Amino acid sequence: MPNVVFYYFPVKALGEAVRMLLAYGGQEFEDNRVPMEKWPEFKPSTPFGQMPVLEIDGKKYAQSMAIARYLGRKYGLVGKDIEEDFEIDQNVEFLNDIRAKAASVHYEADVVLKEKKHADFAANLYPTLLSKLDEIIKKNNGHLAVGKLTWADFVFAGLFDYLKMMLQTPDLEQKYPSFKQVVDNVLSNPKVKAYVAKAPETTF
Ligand SMILES: N[C@@H](CCC(=O)N[C@@H](CS)C(=O)NCC(=O)O)C(=O)O
Repeated sequence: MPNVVFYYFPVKALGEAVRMLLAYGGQEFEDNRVPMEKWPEFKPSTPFGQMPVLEIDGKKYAQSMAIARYLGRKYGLVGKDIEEDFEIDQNVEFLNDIRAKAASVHYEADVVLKEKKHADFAANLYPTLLSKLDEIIKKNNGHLAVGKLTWADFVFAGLFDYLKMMLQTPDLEQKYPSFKQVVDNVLSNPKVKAYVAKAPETTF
């Protein structure tokens, strides 16, 4: 077995999909949760000054979506042809657009502007984007794309709590039960379940 170390902050956010994909693939790994105070020292050793970083036998892999796609290919969680792979990529990009919009609010330093922006997006943007996502998932029988379990579902499930927090919608799965279906479809895998049972609990 290769020596695999995964470096990320002690949260799920952009890292959980990779952790769950490694678990799904039966790959043992060191789950190195770098605390904030250690980050300045560790940052220069990463390819882009960011985490997550996956290290396999000393080779460093960066960019969360690229890593998830790579592991998806490794473990057969891909489409049957380039058309299906395109659909997976396309829908993951759409999910990332939603994440980016919510992040632009969540990380806004000006508190007044943050509230204003959230109110605007909650009224005029999120409903359209989330309804579209709901429609996509329903069409794909509880998956993000191509009607079956792919790495895209791991991205969705890994991001879900982070997304809920940034959207300021703790009852997101009540509003869109299809979202819970995607998460459950990933978490019901026995190897993923075993990983989650042992992983440190984090809110997002
Ligand atoms: N596009 C990158 C973004 C990575 C990213 O934004 N990482 C954040 C944590 S979620 C980070 O490393 N922040 C610390 C910093 O930039 O110093 C990816 O998807 O991996």
